[in-house]
Amino acid sequence: MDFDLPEDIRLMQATINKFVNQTLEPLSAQIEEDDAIPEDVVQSMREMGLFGMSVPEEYGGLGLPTLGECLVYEEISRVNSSVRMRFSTNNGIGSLGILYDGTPEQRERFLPSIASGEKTIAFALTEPDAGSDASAIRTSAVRDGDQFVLNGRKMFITNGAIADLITVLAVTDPDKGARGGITAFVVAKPTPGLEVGKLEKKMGLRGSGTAELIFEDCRVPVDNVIGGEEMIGRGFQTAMKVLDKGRLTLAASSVGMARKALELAVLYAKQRVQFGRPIGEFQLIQGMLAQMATEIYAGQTMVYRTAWQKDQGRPVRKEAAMSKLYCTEMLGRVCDSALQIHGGMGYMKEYAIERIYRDARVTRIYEGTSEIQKLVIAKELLRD
Ligand code: COS
Repeated sequence: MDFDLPEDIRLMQATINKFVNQTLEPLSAQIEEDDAIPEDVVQSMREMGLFGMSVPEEYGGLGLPTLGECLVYEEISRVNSSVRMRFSTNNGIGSLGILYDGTPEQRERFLPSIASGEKTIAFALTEPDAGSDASAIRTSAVRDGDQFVLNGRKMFITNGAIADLITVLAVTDPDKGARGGITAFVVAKPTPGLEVGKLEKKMGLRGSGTAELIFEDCRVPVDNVIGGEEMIGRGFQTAMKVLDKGRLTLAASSVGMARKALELAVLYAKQRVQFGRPIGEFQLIQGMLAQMATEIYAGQTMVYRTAWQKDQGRPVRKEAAMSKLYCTEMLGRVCDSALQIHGGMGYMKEYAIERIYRDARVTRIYEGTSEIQKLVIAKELLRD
């Protein structure tokens, strides 16, 4: 076993570290205040290739292995998870369907502008009545010649309002459901019949937009069915494969956020004096710090190991679900302890832990709740 990172990944990590410390860290409070990421920061991320980390070099991306991508997510999320979400749909849930199952022509057509960040791509699966039960989606796609006509509503769509392209899951055969009845499309914006609906006001992740998308007789060419004619009805499988990877990268981000919470807790424990001593000298505080550090180490190791396994071309459905489950639950515990160590100050907006605590909460919900991860893990165990 070799636990040293390859040279090129270490270089990438160092570059990202510099960007994070010099550019992002000082801006984090402003992003929170303005609920927006400054455009020059987005442009810097484009120039660094962050929008195309997972896109192969032949389409203009960096072609990073999953391990490299996870490390980037971990470092960026250490300071601001909203910033990660700005480019993660281009690398993950938005683009992966095209990369995995798209035709060569579709890859040529869509991936270069996704990789450069010129275009933002979102992923639209969730609906008001279909969250965990993803195969219960009702957005319909009815064929009319060489077009499909889409009708329905999608909700909680990350980058939905700003997206130029959207990977949309819709029902093409209601009788077949997840097995042959759901199709994945790429829908461009603007397309008549596609409107951005409500913009959500969230508990956290300020700076990352979450929108409703409304399809009313929205006509999409058959050419935009991911994978072409032969993939009509096979979109659910595409979506599930995409989520397998999304869950792993989200686990990596959770490790980054947890590391930051621990760093803040250690700093505070050294500075805060009570009963005549820094509180870090008290064993109850030390116990919390030790527990946090141990759990972060466990989560980080799971992520790296699963990423390595994926880079070997081996299946990771179970391990990605385990990583997502463990790392996001671990993040919840770590943030709670970090806030506890901060005492009353941790509840105040001037301390970064207050934001991280709020930002962390959704990780146990989106891209599949903890409960769904357990179902996926158990299903794999019983199948094995
Ligand atoms: N990769 C590829 N194919 C997969 C798959 C995966 N990870 N998971 C399931 N499939 C396939 C199955 O193999 C099956 O197809 P076949 O019969 O052709 O083999 C089909 O998809 C249906 O699978 P299943 O019966 O497991 O579907 P369910 O309706 O029971 O749903 C869960 C399974 C609950 C796991 C799924 O609905 C899910 O992941 N829900 C959460 C959705 C989510 O994460 N939402 C977050 C918002 S999106 S950012």
